[in-house]
Amino acid sequence: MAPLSLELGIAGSAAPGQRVSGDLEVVHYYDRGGGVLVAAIDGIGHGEEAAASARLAADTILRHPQENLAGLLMRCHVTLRGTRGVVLSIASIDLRQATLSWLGVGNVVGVVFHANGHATPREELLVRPGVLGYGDLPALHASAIPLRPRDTLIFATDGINRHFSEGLAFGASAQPLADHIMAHHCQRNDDALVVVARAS
Ligand SMILES: [Mn+2]
Repeated sequence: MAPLSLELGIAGSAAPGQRVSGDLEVVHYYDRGGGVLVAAIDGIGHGEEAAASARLAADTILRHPQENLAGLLMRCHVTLRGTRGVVLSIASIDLRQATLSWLGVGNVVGVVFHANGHATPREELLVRPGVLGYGDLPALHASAIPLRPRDTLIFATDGINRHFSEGLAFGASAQPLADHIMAHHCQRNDDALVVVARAS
């Protein structure tokens, strides 16, 4: 089987009155293109302070792309001590093996929509409670699912209404899909971020 490739769509907006968003996406290919990390990070609070926390988490992830996801989130937890912390959900996609493993701490929604013919058309990431950088974390274990051509991964921070996926039309490609979700489901009271990754 040929390796998967990913088509990406990203849409974001800062909370009203804020110059910068505290939400930040990560898309990072590693292992000579054999793997890709996709994450949505929500820095606690707003503005520059939240953006700085989110950047710190992103930098930590980018420095250790091949580490297992639980270890990666523990690194973020340690690095972010002393900040107000972040919540995030992250997926590591093995494009050659066609598998996706994912893990989330906090409330960033993660959903995979399988293309037609799959027994479970929609799988939601079971996020763990907590804040990276603050307090204690529960035990973290990534879970893995197969990824096939036309399957679509979506991460959305809590600036997006969590029912965003109801009635979503998957005919659109990744960027129009991200734009559609932002246009129709942004709560407009918080930073908002949607990351769409569609396999082909
Ligand atoms: Mn938020």
